[in-house]
Amino acid sequence: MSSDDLHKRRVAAVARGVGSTITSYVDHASGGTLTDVDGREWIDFAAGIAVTSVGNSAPRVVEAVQRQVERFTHTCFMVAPYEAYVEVCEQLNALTPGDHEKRSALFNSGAEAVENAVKIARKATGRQAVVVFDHAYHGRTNLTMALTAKNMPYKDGFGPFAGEVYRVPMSYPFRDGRTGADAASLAIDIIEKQVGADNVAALLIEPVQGEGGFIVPATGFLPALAAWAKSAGAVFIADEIQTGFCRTGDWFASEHEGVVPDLVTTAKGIAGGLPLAGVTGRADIMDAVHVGGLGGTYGGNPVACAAALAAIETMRELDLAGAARTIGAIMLPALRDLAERHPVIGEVRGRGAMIALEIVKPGTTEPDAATAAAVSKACHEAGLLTLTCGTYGNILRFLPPLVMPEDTLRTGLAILADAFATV
Ligand code: PLZ
Repeated sequence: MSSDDLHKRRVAAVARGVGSTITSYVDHASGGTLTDVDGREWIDFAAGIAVTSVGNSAPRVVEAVQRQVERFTHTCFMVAPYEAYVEVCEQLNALTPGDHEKRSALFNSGAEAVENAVKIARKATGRQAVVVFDHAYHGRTNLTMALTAKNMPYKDGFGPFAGEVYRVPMSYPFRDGRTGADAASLAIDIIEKQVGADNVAALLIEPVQGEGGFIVPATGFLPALAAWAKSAGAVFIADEIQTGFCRTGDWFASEHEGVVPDLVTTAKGIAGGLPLAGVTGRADIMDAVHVGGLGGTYGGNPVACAAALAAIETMRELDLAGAARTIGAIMLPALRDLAERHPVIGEVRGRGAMIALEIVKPGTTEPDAATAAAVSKACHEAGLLTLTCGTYGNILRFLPPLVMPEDTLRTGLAILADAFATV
């Protein structure tokens, strides 16, 4: 059945509120391309929003999933436990920053991990306030909508939202021109004056913001916030759902500046495309929760855990953190060169394989979402799957699978360059 026919069925069957970037329907996918049901091949600069870092249907993941599906599909870890859940927790405890004693708990989605991190921080501190940042994205459930900054499309008309959430300015070098230290003291001053240090249960931040615009904070911002949280007795939570598992060239983006979060939330890249999420952190904080206080029917499903163990092994064996750095080293100079020729590119930024272009009216910082959308559309027409994001909708972002072959990556960049030439 063709994409056109499938699209007609979809419109009649699928709720309108669930959107899609493209109207082509996928037949199969691999380490760097998707093939649609019409037989057209797409170069994948999306990786399902930073999920298929090890590629689609990565060989180790497929094998591990097949083996697990044959043994058992579900028992519920809260009912009858199994080794794979324990082993994923061991891996998370070992891989996340810091060599302190850690514990982990597993969930299904990123939003669920963030919700649970907040629950844990509140229980451990006996406090309620959660501090989040401008441009933050943490999910679409009720609490995480409150934590997410952008109204459209995530929150509009969906309130009332959860309380005790306070938003402070993010370090956004392209727009605020502040040093990391200055941006941090601005945020800290607002927290102290408007929330009160003693009321803060958690300070929650994406070390590189994802949906909000691939915003890389100025050097020093994250360490200063982490130090403040420590002195205030608040839990510093790094939301590494988009940045984690090698995406930015380290196992976790917090490592770049040596930040050791109290809690880390993970999802997306962890399991090669199967739904799995985690909260990992200091044993004393994690174990402040009473027995039975954390859980869910499917959290840490055995098939998803088997996939995660295979994905982690793949990342280790293929050195996908190194691969992400190589992707960045290829993309950044090519994109800077493109920016020289196209003044609508206000900034090229990102780390590893999490790279973006901020599109503006030439010579200004005024966001130009229409041009970003037009470039993205031209890419789609030429078979390159790109995504936009950002509070102002003017960011073109690139999240290739970390296993993408170099020639595919370069072909994708050439398509992007052509797309800029046509708008
Ligand atoms: N935290 C940092 O990036 C998910 C959202 C796509 P879930 N980002 C993609 C969309 O429009 O819904 C994300 C994230 C960060 C939390 C989440 C939420 O993860 O697995 O989508 O719930």
